Amino acid sequence: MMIKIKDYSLYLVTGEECSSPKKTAEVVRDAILGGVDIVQMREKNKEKNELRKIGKELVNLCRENNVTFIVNDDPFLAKEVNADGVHLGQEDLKQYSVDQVRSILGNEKIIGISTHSMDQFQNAQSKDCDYLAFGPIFYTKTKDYFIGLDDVESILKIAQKPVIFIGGINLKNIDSLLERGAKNIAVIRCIVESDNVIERTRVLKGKIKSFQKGL
Ligand code: 3NM
Repeated sequence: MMIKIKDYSLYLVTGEECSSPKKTAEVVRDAILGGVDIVQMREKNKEKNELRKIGKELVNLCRENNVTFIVNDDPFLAKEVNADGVHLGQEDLKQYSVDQVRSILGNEKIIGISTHSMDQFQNAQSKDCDYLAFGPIFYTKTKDYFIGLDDVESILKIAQKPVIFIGGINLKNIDSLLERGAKNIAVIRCIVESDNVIERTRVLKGKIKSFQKGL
């Protein structure tokens, strides 16, 4: 299997819902300067035309800087803006099978799947996807529940694909995940709500890299 997500990646999920009043592109530009590896456009309340516009802007920004760009939910939009891949939630999987999404995007592109339990993780892992997200680990305004740290090590034990942990991760709790073996971390607010996105991204990335063996 081709490795499309490198270990020790910092993954930024963005959307105006959370970044307001800042523009998503501004946040992404600064996060790139701070060393982010992957950016996901997650816009839940925008018209398709607007999404195309933001998507194209972000894809160019990311490509110029060798940052992976992922579109949330919509494989057709991902294809249209030539993103590096799509991220599918459990709800999206009711609409499309992973095989359908693969045939829309082709083998080179990245397919990620959100999982929120051991069962979902195992099920998603058996599909033709490139990474799994697991969460929410901690309290987050985006979800109405959280899992906690208990399953982190068991998930990593059974994982055969890169795992990206998500949900309420911040400067205070990120080490508790990294110490349990987590390699990839995704955040929204810890970056987007920071007064200094460049510096915040740099600090998060530094924490992740400090757990990389041999460094
Ligand atoms: N997905 P923050 S948690 C978009 O568990 C998203 O699948 C989650 O935002 C999942 O870092 C989450 O601000 C929100 O908590 C992440």
